[in-house]
Amino acid sequence: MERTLAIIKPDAFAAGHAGHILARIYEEDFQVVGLKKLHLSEQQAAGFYHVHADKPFFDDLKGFMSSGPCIVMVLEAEAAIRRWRDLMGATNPTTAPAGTLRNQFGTSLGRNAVHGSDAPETALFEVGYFFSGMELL
Ligand code: RTP
Ligand code: MG
Repeated sequence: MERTLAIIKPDAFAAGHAGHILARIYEEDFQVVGLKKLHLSEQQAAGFYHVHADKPFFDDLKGFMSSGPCIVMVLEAEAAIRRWRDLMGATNPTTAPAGTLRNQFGTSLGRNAVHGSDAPETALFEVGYFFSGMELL
């Protein structure tokens, strides 16, 4: 079994899509082993996305991720990292395939509804960024 860090981003949460996204997560047989609602500070958002600190879109990204509440989750499944990214679809919602969460709920490259870890070492960092061991059941 593998774990990945998933986020229902502020755009999707504000638009009322959290329930629908959680339903998809359960339908696709992920176990939700951790879940919390957070409103990140700019600093917390910047720390989470630190690998993008030198990118031109970083200010927009940290501003957006701290613009309102989000839901952070740890999902567990066989090949959870790849399977969650497949369910999300491509980073840009306009190229995300039909049936993916970003196709359905994303509205632009910078407002793409959901996040998922991209590799095992990233998942380890991201899960630890938001959750302690005793919060993962
Ligand atoms: P995420 O980390 O949020 O799951 O997204 P991702 O792996 O699909 O994409 P990543 O390359 O990690 O980029 C993080 C977020 O930054 C925004 N972005 N903007 N303007 C741009 O060129 C650009 N590129 C990326 C996206 O919102 C992306 O989700
Ligand atoms: Mg990423």
